[in-house]
Amino acid sequence: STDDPGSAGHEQVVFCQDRQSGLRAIIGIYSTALGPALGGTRFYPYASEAAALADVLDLSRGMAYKNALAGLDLGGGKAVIWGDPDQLKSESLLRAYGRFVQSLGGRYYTACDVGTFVADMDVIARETRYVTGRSVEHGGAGDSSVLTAWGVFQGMRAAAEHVWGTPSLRGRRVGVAGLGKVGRHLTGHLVDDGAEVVATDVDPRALAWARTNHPGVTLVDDTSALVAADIDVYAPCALGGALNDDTVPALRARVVAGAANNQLAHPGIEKQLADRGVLYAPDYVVNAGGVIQVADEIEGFNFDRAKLRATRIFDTTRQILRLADDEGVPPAVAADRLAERRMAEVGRLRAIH
Ligand code: NAI
Ligand code: K
Repeated sequence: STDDPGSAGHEQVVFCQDRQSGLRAIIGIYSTALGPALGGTRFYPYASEAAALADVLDLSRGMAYKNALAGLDLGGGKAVIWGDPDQLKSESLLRAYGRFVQSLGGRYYTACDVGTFVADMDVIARETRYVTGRSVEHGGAGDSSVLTAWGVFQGMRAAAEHVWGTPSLRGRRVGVAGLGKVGRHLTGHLVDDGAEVVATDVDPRALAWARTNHPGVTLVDDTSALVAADIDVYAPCALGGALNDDTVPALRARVVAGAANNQLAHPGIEKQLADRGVLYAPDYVVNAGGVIQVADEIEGFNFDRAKLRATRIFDTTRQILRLADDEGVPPAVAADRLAERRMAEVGRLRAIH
């Protein structure tokens, strides 16, 4: 395509169909400038094929940027399986999908996403080598929330350093919205570092977990109470769109750093955050620990090596926040620029385009 593989559009989009199993999938490869495209498979009941296509185009592009900033030798891709996983998911469907992944000859590696799980990757792996996020028993990295939380913690420390001069979160009040897989591990790291955690979740089991394991955590009723609480850092760890026209004006935190994907509800939100003096550590930068964990499987999973890579999210976040200051742009824009720079510079060397 062009000199800038980071922004030159998608390289390849593959429509897959297997009538017998009911498989309808789309694999989007945005870029292989840095290496094979890696990104999960989302299994979701899209309203239409157009909606599935729009999602896979958007998500595969996002993965290229995430993988570039995670320092991985991997490009960006993503896949969607269109349908209700509860109705459709079967061994034959997953294996049919695995054969399509295999047919791309390693241009695309898949992994888990919404609607797909470690056990599904094990099934897909019976048809293709190009799959990560398998179970530990099958040589996989297992649950990626472990290093996702570790990376979010590192990104938060870098943001804290940028605002307060020290990366330590000792004595800071950190609001964790969502005590799921990532939120729980993150809470552990924060408590270990001496932070005061304020948290919320819609699931009573998650609240019970907090009461049992971290009795020092303050629980509040809902996300709006958390946002309005006297917190220093806000960590969205539930669903997307956490930063919106309702939450941003109410937010009292100086720093936002959390695991949730697509935290910015719409583009103008970045400016609203900046105007309120809130430092936003871009979601796709700080939540890259999960992809770092599963990507490590390609080399034969080594937890310590993967953890070291996730620890570097501290340095990357610091670099992005400094670049944002230097160039007078929001951190999300600085992050995009850095990702595009790496895709263009290293992609040029690989001479793929
Ligand atoms: P999860 O499903 O285990 O946890 C989400 C938690 O949020 C659940 O406990 C749920 O009850 C809670 N929740 C849902 N709606 C809520 C609301 N309105 N208010 C408060 N709590 C609410 O998911 P997980 O794996 O912990 O992921 C959390 C976020 O991080 C998601 O946005 C995910 O896409 C993102 N992420 C996760 C990665 C991973 O490796 N698990 C990697 C990168 C991003
Ligand atoms: K591209």
